[in-house]
Amino acid sequence: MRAKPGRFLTVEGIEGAGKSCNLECIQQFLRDAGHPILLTREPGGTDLGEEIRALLLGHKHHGMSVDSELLLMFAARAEHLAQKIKPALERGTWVLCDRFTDATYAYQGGGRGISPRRIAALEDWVQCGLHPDLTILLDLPVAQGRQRAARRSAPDRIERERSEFFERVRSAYLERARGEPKRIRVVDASAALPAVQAQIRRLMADYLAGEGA
Ligand code: T5A
Repeated sequence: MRAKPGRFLTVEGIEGAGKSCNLECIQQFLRDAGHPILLTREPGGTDLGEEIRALLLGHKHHGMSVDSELLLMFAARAEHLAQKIKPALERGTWVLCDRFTDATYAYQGGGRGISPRRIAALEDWVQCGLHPDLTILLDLPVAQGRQRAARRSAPDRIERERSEFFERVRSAYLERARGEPKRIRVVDASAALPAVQAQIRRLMADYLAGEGA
């Protein structure tokens, strides 16, 4: 008998929203509910994807064109889907991914100004209809996120953008959430960590109940 396919869950948000901290909590929640989990990230998740990540976030290619940035994001994603995400879902593992294509719409679309139609063309090509089942969007004001991120590490190539860039990224995320309210659940990430995690646990419990999982 074939295993019941896993679910594909993603976590999104601007810099410093708390994705890394909260992924741990989501992973634990799903394990406690008895689901096998693959925790992964974008850009990255495979050997090739991690090399592409280094090109994208390092400072060597500072003036990279926006189209190159977009295409590299999707090159890493194609590899990630083929090598890790699709095989895991097919064997019944739940995939928990730190960022996915919503980030492309937010950063390369909202931030860089690439038309959503172009992004959608690549999305159709690379994903062949595979989309996340649930996305948690950690939302908070840009200034607060940047402050938190600055405390954690030196800025990478994208983090060096100005605040206006991240305001556009945040708006694009929120617009996507308004367009797909069932899939994209917005969490107020400006609160203290225990309050954020309580929101996430409630949301996950609702999701699992709705899925009968
Ligand atoms: N990208 C990615 C694109 O442009 N297009 C794409 O298609 C994709 C997939 C990836 C970069 O690539 C871009 C987006 C990104 O610029 P990344 O490592 O995934 O980079 O993302 P970052 O946003 O850089 O990750 P960060 O580590 O900055 O943010 P997190 O993970 O959201 O934040 P986290 O958990 O590390 O927390 C930051 C700090 O805040 C504290 C934490 O302890 C930590 O010190 N914190 C809180 N403090 C108080 N209260 C809370 N509630 C807190 N939550 C966290």
